[in-house]
Amino acid sequence: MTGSRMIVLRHGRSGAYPEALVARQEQVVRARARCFRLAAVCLGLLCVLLLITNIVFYVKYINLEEEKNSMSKNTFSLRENFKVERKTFLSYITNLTEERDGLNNSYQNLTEEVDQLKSIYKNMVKERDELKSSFQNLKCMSFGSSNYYLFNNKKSWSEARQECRNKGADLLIISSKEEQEFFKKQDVHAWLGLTDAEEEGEWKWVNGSLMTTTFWKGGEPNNANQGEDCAVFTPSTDPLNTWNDMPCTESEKWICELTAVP
Ligand code: MAN
Ligand code: CA
Repeated sequence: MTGSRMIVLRHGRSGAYPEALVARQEQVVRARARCFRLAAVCLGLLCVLLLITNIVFYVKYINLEEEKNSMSKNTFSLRENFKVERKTFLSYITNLTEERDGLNNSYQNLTEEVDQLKSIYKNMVKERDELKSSFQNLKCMSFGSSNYYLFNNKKSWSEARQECRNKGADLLIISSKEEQEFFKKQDVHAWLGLTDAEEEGEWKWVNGSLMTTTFWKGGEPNNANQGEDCAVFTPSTDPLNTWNDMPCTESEKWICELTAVP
């Protein structure tokens, strides 16, 4: 028990110093009231603090909510933009792929064209060289109403004939003793326009006429190895016996004859 309470009880019981007791009690009541006021003030302050805190949090919450909404909107618009851009890029890629395929095709076509041109060029060079060599080796002669061209390069009978036909002429046809002697003097070894390829033993000139005057070498035509269907003019000591039959696939020089149109 505190000292002051012991004094109140002691004096109360005995009835001594009542004013002091009252004063004391009033003092206690005032002190209690101060305490209560202080507590009320503290409580009020706490409430104010709590209110301020609530307001601050509420404002923060509102801001965050707004921020969240704006971010959601941004995210949505970004997603939409991304979708549009993705679509654009996909169509871009498709176009580029088509363009690339087109270019690949063009490249392939061009490559083929280049190859064709190369081969044409190669053939033309070959043809030019052949023409050059034919021209350089070409010997021109004239007898009667005919012009003759002796080619010094060698070809099969058919190829040689084609060469003559390309120039509007044909392989040499000997139709007289004089013509035979003329060529004997040239000392040539060349294809004649004479063949029995259609019917063995039936010798025909390239103009379709049957052979009448003949200047075969002795023992010819012998169709050696059953494979000689084309006639060749050969150098021989005997001017009227100079022809031989040979395989048409052999390579020989040839003479083209161009008969003047009457
Ligand atoms: C020899 C003869 C000819 C024949 C040739 C073939 O010269 O038998 O009749 O045409 O060989 O190379
Ligand atoms: Ca022969």
